[in-house]
Parts: sequence; C-alpha cells; structure tokens
Amino acid sequence: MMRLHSTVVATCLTAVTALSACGGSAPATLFPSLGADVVVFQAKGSRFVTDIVHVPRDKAWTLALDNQDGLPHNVVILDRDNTSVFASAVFTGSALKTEPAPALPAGDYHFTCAVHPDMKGTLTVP
Ligand SMILES: [Cu+2]
Repeated sequence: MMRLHSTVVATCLTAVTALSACGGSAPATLFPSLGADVVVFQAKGSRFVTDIVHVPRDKAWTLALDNQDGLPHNVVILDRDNTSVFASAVFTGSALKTEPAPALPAGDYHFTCAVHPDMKGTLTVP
C-alpha cells in the first residue's frame, strides 16, 4: 500500500508540473501531457463537471481526478446493478491525482463520489 501511495504522489507531482507549464488554466482539451490512456474526471463545486465519460473497452486505463474543490472527492464506478467496480483514492483539492484503473467490459456504468453521493455522472464503455 505504501508503494502504491508513493506512485500516486509522484504521478501527481508530474501532473502539477505539467499544469504549471500550461499556465495553470484548464483548456477544453484536458491535460494532453498526461497520456493517451488517461481519462479525466473534473470535480468542481461539488459536482462532476465531466458528467459524461467514455472509457476504452477491455483495456486498463488511468483515472485522473482533477479535484478543484477544497473538499474530499473520489470517483466510484458502479455497474448497472449498482455494484462498485472501482473506487479511486479520496483526496482534498485543489489537486490532480492519477491512478491505474481496471479494464472494463462494454456496458453502461455510472459514477459518484463516496463522500458526496449527490455527485453523479455517466460512464460508457463502447
Ligand atoms: Cu465528493
């Protein structure tokens, strides 16, 4: 667990450095420097700004949570049956953290925040 934590922090520092290089603003094309397998979830004002998210099928990917609130958020992905298939680490913003996410079979999913169940979004795997 300690090793995973260090990896997340190191990745985060890289992301923050990349952000600074971009002038700190978040353009429509989010964080191109993060890599092709990165899917960004942006939380602001206790809602997911990115409330419709697409993830590639049957392929491991990287979840990036851009938490712009001074509140703890995470991303919990649930399948059709409301079964949690993945929950990312909870952290307080403003910060951006990435972590590995598992390959998902095709289907319709939704996501929420473990701390704020009112935060909702739709995730599709084509
Ligand atoms: Cu939250």
